[in-house]
Amino acid sequence: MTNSWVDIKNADFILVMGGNAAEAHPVGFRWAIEAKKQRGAKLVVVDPRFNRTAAVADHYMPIRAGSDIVFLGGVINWLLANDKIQWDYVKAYTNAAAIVGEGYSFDEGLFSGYDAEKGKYDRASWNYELDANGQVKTDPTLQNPRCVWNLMKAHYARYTPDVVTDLTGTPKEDFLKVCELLGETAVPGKVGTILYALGWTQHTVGAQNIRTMAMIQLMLGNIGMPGGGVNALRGHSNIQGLSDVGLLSTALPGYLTLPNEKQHPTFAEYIAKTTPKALRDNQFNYWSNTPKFFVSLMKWFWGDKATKENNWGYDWLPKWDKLYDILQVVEMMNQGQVNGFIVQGFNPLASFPDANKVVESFSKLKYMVIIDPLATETSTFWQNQGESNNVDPSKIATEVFRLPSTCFAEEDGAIVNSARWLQWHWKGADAPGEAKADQEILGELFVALRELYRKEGGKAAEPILNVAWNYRDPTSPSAEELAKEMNGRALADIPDPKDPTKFLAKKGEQLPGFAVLQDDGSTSCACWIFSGSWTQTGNQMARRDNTDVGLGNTPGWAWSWPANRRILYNRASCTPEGKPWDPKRKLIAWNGERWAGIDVPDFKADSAPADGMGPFIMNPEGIGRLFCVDKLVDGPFPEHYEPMETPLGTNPLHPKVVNSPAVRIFKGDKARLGTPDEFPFVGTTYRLTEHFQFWTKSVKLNAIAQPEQFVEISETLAKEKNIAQGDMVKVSSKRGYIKAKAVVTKRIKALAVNGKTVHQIGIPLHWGWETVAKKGFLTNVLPPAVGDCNTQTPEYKAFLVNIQKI
Ligand SMILES: Nc1nc2c(c(=O)[nH]1)N[C@H]1C(S)=C(S)[C@@H](COP(=O)(O)OP(=O)(O)OC[C@H]3O[C@@H](n4cnc5c(=O)[nH]c(N)nc54)[C@H](O)[C@@H]3O)O[C@H]1N2
Ligand SMILES: Nc1nc2c(c(=O)[nH]1)N[C@H]1C(S)=C(S)[C@@H](COP(=O)(O)OP(=O)(O)OC[C@H]3O[C@@H](n4cnc5c(=O)[nH]c(N)nc54)[C@H](O)[C@@H]3O)O[C@H]1N2
Ligand SMILES: [Mo]
Repeated sequence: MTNSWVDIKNADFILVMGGNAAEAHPVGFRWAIEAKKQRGAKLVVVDPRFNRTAAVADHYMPIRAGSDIVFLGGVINWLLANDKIQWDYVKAYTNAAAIVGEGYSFDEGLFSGYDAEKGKYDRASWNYELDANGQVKTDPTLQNPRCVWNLMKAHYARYTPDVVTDLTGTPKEDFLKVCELLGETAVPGKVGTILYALGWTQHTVGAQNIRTMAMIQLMLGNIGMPGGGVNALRGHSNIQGLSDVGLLSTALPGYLTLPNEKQHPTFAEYIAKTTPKALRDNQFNYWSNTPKFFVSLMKWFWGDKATKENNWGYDWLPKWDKLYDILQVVEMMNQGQVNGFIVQGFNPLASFPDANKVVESFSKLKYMVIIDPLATETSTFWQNQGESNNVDPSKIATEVFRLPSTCFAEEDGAIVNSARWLQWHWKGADAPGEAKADQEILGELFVALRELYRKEGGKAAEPILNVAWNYRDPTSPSAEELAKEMNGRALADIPDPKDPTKFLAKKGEQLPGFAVLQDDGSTSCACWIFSGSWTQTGNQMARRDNTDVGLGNTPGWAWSWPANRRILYNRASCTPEGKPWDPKRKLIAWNGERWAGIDVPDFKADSAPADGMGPFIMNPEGIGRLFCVDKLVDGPFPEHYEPMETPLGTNPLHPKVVNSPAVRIFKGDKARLGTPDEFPFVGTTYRLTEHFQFWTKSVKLNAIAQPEQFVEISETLAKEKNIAQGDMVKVSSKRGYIKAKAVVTKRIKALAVNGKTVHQIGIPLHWGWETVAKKGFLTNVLPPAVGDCNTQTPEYKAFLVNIQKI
């Protein structure tokens, strides 16, 4: 989230699209209700199903799963046509005026630079025109045909209200209603927010769905504003923390890049390529601090062994050759290239797409280690469950080890919520039986492995032998010890550059924040964005002062990264002159000497408005991107591409390019894609409040509340297929089938799309065989193994199925 849960109450307009907040975030969703109650905010839901959020919305409208970019591109076109733009904001804070290089083009569904053989874009032409000093050329009058604003206008001119209705199935008057409500927030005194989650991410165009909305929020001047922003409502209780500490195959903690084998063979090349240069005069460009964050991280990994002479141990870091996302890893298992698989707090058989392929792939492993408090389908993937897992155990040689772990309530620690708050929690009970905390399991494994390397040597032993592992009990690092390392500490006295008689931190002290980090090895910090969370004054995450200092902001409650800042980009809540756009939403302001207010300024605190520095300090140009230079793999402007399995079989916007041309799909998975003649209906999967993923089916109360697997279909489809309420049905895709009870409902409607009737089938995801509820099928035998071009998040939300009564 750019903003916070409580801040949702400051919105005048709330769009829930690509998520079902009332169902999946029932506690945080109260703030949307507060906005309605306290200020009469309007709540709109755009979803394939009339869901529980829709039930309390002012307006609901259906949409065909996988067509959101058409809808949102149509909103952009409408805002432009109706001049609903916050012009002062757009001119000052976005790249509308920037001039794009001559090489950029878009034609019949393809951007410039496409290599059809590789299925990839060369992104060189998606860039600004720079002047002789390497600064972005602009046309503040917005007349130049190659400025971002005019290119954007031309790009979305195709997305007329008629095209929107025709491709999304959303009635035109409903679509226009959303345009009007969003358009009303283009003035400084009105702000709208967007709440989304998987309905947007789980598509081959997932990242671009979100970008389209970010563009709209920039055009409306809603970013940085209380009650505004782009708000990703996250999943597992600590999934935000997982991204923050870099648990992705090409990431390091704090959103630093793991070095790439080809691009970053040396430390010097890594630093040069990952430290951007400012693209505008006098720009702050926060990532210019990359060397400080990186060297401090290396000091955490290798302590005294990381020296200037050995480039802080750079050669010991693994270098990535390709993404090791879940789809890649399963494919490699399937090809027989993986021996062992360690599964910690994860039930991949239930949660990955194309479960039948996953079972086949797991069967080729030599061993699997499961660290989990419960028995999961993954741990018993080799058992025959009749139709729902029809395997022959005598043919599976994979050895499975199960290490029982504790559960969150049985340990201390911090969890990062969607709003970037690190909230400390305390153990409620001891774990039963032989269960151990995750740190203890990993600590014991590490110490034993290091001992083996010490005795026997082995390939690349140095990185393991040199790891700094200075815990009171090396076989069980405590949550406190780890949290302090995340914050970081001084390894030498850090003098204050402004006053040499003073120190920013003394040797051995916890650091006050990331501004103190150094690139000379005198600081150690495991995750720079968490620096400030456990300072000399103690554990900031454990604070519980809920004093409201205005607008619902409680800076004394827990700790929010970065720097306890609650609303990101909050400099943009003020005019270029430093006054709040909306006096009723005063968060920070320029007081003549510095930026101050009820939130921590997201800006250089002493940079006067006259300096003209841009508010988006994480971009080297300092302004928000309507045109996204060379970052995303599938285009600088979002464009509509059909899901990999499309019910239309074509893309009416550009029939030559139906699906996203930048998608990565493995050969075997391509052969497992279905077509609408055989699988005419759109399947979409989702969650229910009564269950959490695949584990609460082991809990009696949840099992009582939602005891049995079902699918939802419209009354029209039910009639067509002669299915009655409560009948058992078989839902199949090219990859497999499930059997479940039919819920026939008015909440799903047939849609008219491109001259066809499109039926959608709703499929909750929570079932399996390790359960105290009624045994069920794994929903994930249905979706295909193909992911978003940028993130590889699987396309769980739009794929083709058929249905029949059994
Ligand atoms: N009770 C409970 N709460 C949970 C979870 C749980 O399992 N149980 N899981 C947690 C996790 S890990 C996560 S990630 C979050 C997920 O939170 P959400 O994303 O809100 O949950 P989903 O139910 O997967 O999907 C949300 C909605 O997206 C809609 N949708 C599907 N396709 C499209 C589309 O193409 N366009 C649009 N506009 N909408 C579409 C679905 O109909 C559904 O209503 O929830 C978290 N909260
Ligand atoms: N079709 C379809 N598939 C989906 C989705 C979808 O919308 N549709 N959503 C996707 C999303 S967003 C997500 S997040 C995934 C979820 O996929 P998973 O993360 O695989 O699912 P969970 O059932 O939440 O598995 C978490 C496991 O962690 C265990 N656990 C709990 N606490 C602890 C602990 O402290 N330590 C350890 N070691 N284990 C613990 C639980 O017992 C449980 O078995 O599913 C994905 N799959
Ligand atoms: Mo999730």
